[in-house]
Amino acid sequence: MAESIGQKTAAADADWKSTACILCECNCGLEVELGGAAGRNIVRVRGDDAHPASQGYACEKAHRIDFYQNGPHRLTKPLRRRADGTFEEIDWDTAIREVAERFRQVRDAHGGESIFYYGGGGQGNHLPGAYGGVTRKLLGSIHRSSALAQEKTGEFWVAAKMLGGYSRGDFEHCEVGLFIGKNPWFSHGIARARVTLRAIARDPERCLIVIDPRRTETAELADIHLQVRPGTDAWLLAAMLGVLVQENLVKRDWIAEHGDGLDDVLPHFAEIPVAKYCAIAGVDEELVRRAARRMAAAKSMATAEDLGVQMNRHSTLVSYLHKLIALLTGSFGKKGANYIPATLAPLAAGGEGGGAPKLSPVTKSRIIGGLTPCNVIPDEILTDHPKRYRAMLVESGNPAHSLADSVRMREALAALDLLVVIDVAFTETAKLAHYVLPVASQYEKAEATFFNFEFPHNYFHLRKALLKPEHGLFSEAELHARIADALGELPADAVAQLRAAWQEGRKPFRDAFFALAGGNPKILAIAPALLYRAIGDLLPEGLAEGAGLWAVFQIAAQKNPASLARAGFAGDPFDAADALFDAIISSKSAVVFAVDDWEESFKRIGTKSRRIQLAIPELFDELDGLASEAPPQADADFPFVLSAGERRSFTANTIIRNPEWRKKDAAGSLRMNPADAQKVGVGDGGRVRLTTRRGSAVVPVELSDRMQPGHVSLPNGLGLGFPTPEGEHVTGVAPNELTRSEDRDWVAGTPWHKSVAARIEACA
Ligand SMILES: Nc1nc2c(c(=O)[nH]1)N[C@H]1C(S)=C(S)[C@@H](COP(=O)(O)OP(=O)(O)OC[C@H]3O[C@@H](n4cnc5c(=O)[nH]c(N)nc54)[C@H](O)[C@@H]3O)O[C@H]1N2
Ligand SMILES: Nc1nc2c(c(=O)[nH]1)N[C@H]1C(S)=C(S)[C@@H](COP(=O)(O)OP(=O)(O)OC[C@H]3O[C@@H](n4cnc5c(=O)[nH]c(N)nc54)[C@H](O)[C@@H]3O)O[C@H]1N2
Ligand code: SF4
Ligand SMILES: [Mo]
Repeated sequence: MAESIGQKTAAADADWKSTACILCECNCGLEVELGGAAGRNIVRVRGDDAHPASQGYACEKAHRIDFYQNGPHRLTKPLRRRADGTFEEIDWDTAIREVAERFRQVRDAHGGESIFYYGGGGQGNHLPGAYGGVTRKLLGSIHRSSALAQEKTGEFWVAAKMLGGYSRGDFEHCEVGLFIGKNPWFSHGIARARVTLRAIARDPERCLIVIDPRRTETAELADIHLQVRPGTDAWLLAAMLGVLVQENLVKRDWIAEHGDGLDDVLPHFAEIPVAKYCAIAGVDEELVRRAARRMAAAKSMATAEDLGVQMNRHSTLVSYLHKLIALLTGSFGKKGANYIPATLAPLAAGGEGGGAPKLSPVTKSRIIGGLTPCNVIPDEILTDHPKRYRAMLVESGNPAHSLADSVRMREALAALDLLVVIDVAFTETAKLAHYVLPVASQYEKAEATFFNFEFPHNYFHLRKALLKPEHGLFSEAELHARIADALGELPADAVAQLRAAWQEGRKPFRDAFFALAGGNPKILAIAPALLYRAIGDLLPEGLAEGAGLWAVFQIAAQKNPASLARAGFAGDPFDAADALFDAIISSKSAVVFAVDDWEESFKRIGTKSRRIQLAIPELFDELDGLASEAPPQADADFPFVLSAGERRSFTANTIIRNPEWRKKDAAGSLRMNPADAQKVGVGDGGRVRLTTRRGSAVVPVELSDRMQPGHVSLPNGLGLGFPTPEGEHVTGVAPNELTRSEDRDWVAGTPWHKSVAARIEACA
């Protein structure tokens, strides 16, 4: 009896396949069961207990992931746009030949710098970025961007100056947890978010502090909720720093040991009128003082900011004030505080400079982490400037929908000499393309992300393909290898040499690779495609696209030998890299690649002096200017503040297009305080016309006392087209029909999507 149960369990377990969720940066480990008529549906989903970061956790969104994998939105054939704007299907050989030829023409006529790359990965797939790099380098394309340049670049710039590295918070162990403009209950962004939030909330010794204008699900758990007036966080955080400085709560000894610049910083806060700033921010002064004192008294504090402030007024300054609060209270480099994780491959190259250009060619905007600010992309195209972007390759991104000012973005994309889109679906951006190249989905190829920020144990998960692609589709790895081939740049002899060496063993392979690369710098440029062609099909089934990681690990092992060694990849870094590669391709779930001690964060401080730098003089004028700046005020024509793009239970950027995926709030309501609704003359479920300086839309209203009066909120990820037998159907409002590209931060160019001036009228 026991035996038969055992067998049954083993058989049942064999049906569960290991993969991960692709809907947010947590990439929780999943186990899924395939079924349906052709065995191609993801019919059951559960959290994977074996995943070292998510440990069985998964939120409600993952359970209906089949809506991503299957449906009429999936593209099956390459498309070419005709002169009349309609599309025709073409065969793959024609598609690859023409795309390579047309990019080559643009490069020869205007230089590779006129070819702009956007995307490279979403929430679950970062391997396209690595393989897309091959095409970029072969074309001489040096300008690029991604969604990070409309959210995180201000924080990157600040972090590079203060720490020389990107820091994260250890919320699992913190005494105080601080979230600024972030609602992890729905947006996650930290491992097992709801478990971690509840644990802080339940423990009387710990304290959760949330800064958000809405009474979010996270704020509801908080010990202290600072319900800031939208767009005024700069005053609120400056007031908190005023309290820390004026009440002498700054950790001077700790700073003397680890950092410089305190004397340059203190005068800017010594005289701040705390009461006045709290009044501007609409928060009770005593509560602000209590929060600041609690932070200063804590043995450890973990902090995080997100879109509520990063897509808002003064965003780079707010990122700076946030980091100052963390550093002046000594919340860095110890258990429960902020840390700098080990990286396998950086998502963006930190601050300014590196190998990337410093300024964009037309508007001369600051390039941070190698990324052009998303909000200036239209200005870099819609001009007769000789250095304008003339061609664009978009991969795994949907800029016509996701970037500010969709109207202007469409105009810009339509003005390009060449637009090529690589996607699984016919997106809003694809509609404007000259060529649309479909690829295998994230469950039909090996995939991974470089969202590896955990500490002290850091993880990497290479997911195996669950399904073979249909319709002759293939991955980005294969696509870019074919493009390289069409450009005449994938040397067959090098492929053959590496392939033979791999079959001899790791050491001969490594020797062959470095011998090739040493004699020819072009080999490094095309390394991912070369590796994919040479060894992709020699790796275990379903892992071919992992081939390019071999080079990534070789580089990472040189950078973090001690962290890798503690994770069991010790010895000569080259051998350690090979051992890591082997572990990752043979493991069912994620692999721990780095183990750190808390002190390691100090060693990773990458500033010139290797010490924390507290002063960022470029921001002092803006900071001091708060004293005389008129706070954002309701305008008679546009009396509401609209937050355009709130994360809800069933939103996931534009990854899932089928509206049926959404179990709740299918239409994507505008959330509004009941008192405001009464003034406008609308009831719950009624429809209003929402108008901004950019556009106008009709949307249903959801009454919510979570909203403060004067503040309204629209979900992100709606307004997507979905094919139906009657033609394309669009559900909900696309938020960027209502936003403007000129509303942006002066340092990083990040948009003010969370503070859009709006007018609301009831519809008949
Ligand atoms: N469910 C779901 N989860 C997601 C995603 C998704 O699409 N859906 N997307 C993922 C991605 S790409 C990202 S970047 C993250 C983003 O994650 P979050 O930044 O947490 O998400 P948002 O809901 O956009 O914004 C967070 C909060 O900012 C608040 N806010 C608005 N205005 C202000 C303000 O003036 N000041 C302050 N302090 N707060 C303000 C809003 O009320 C909201 O609660 O989520 C990730 N997770
Ligand atoms: N107004 C407003 N605008 C916002 C936001 C907001 O809060 N308010 N949030 C912003 C944020 S934080 C983000 S991160 C962006 C996200 O916006 P984008 O960076 O544009 O990314 P996604 O919407 O995630 O689009 C991912 C694309 O990848 C495609 N895809 C899925 N799987 C694959 C694959 O395997 N291969 C390829 N090649 N493609 C694939 C999907 O079909 C989709 O078109 O939106 C931003 N836009
Ligand atoms: S959407 Fe939910 S299940 Fe998916 S990765 Fe994020 S937290 Fe995990
Ligand atoms: Mo994002």
